[in-house]
Amino acid sequence: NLSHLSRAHSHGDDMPLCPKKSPYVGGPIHVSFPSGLTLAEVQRKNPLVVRGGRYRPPDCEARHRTAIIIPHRLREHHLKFLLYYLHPFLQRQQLHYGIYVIHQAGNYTFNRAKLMNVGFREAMKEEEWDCLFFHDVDLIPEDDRNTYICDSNPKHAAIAMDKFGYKLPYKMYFGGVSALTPLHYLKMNGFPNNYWGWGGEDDDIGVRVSLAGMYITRPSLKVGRYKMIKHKLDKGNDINPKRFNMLAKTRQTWKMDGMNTAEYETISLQYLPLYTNITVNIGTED
Ligand code: UDH
Ligand code: NGS
Repeated sequence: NLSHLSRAHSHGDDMPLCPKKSPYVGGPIHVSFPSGLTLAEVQRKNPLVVRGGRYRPPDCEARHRTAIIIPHRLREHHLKFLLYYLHPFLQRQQLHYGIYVIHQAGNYTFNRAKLMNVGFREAMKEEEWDCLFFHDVDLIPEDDRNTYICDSNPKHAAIAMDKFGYKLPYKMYFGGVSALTPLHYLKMNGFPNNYWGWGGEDDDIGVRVSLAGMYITRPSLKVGRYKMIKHKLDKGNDINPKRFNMLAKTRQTWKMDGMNTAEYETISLQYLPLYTNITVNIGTED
């Protein structure tokens, strides 16, 4: 008998739909990195976030269900700040959301795009997300109006990053933060699995969008602003010398390499208070 549950938390059919425009959304966000911030503090500030980093608006039925997919290894200090900003930001947008951190096990060369494929498959097993945000751990959105929902076509959200002077570095840039529906994702056979190390995988993904007959949408430069937490190239993520050769072949390879061939082994699945942590063995380059 669930009658003891309050109406506000039962998520029954009786809740009104959330308004099209959330009354809690403001404008620019001032982003700074408070020293001494802890995850316990982030948890305390987000009492309505439940196990696994999930949230639903308490008093209305969300119009959108967004999963955030974060590729990760050894960036806990960045993750803390991202969670600190992202949770309240997504709540102000009245989204039903979940945050997934896809953690690459071992010390072998990092593979950002393959981790995204893992994130897509694992997140879709759990809930019917209608939009996936593929999100670098070091990018903090700086404007509330950058809505974390999908468009009719794949969206590149990180259009204006501080490190590029709040401009696109080049027209086809698709790095940092992007948003695709499950349909978009499957139509382009997901992301490539064979970009080991730094660079090029985001360009490959951008090319896949057009090879699959879609195009890139973007928010305005005013709204798609991000602050990057400064850092150097990580250990275990050396620049990939093969990236240009691989990029030249995307047209021949995209249907044979992607979501349909993503193999990995899940080592652990933890529902932590602020996010779902999925640790995977994604293998090595063959
Ligand atoms: N990531 C990790 N751990 C790593 C490597 C990458 O978590 O060891 C994730 C993280 O989400 C990061 C994303 O992958 O935000 C992209 O990697 P990156 O931040 O290293 O790439 P970015 O291009 O910065 O943002 C690289 C800085 C130096 C580039 C110099 C090459 N000219
Ligand atoms: C391009 C890379 C992208 C990268 C972008 C920005 O040259 O992967 O620079 O890099 N493409 C290739 O190497 C083929 S950044 O300034 O963030 O270091 O995202």
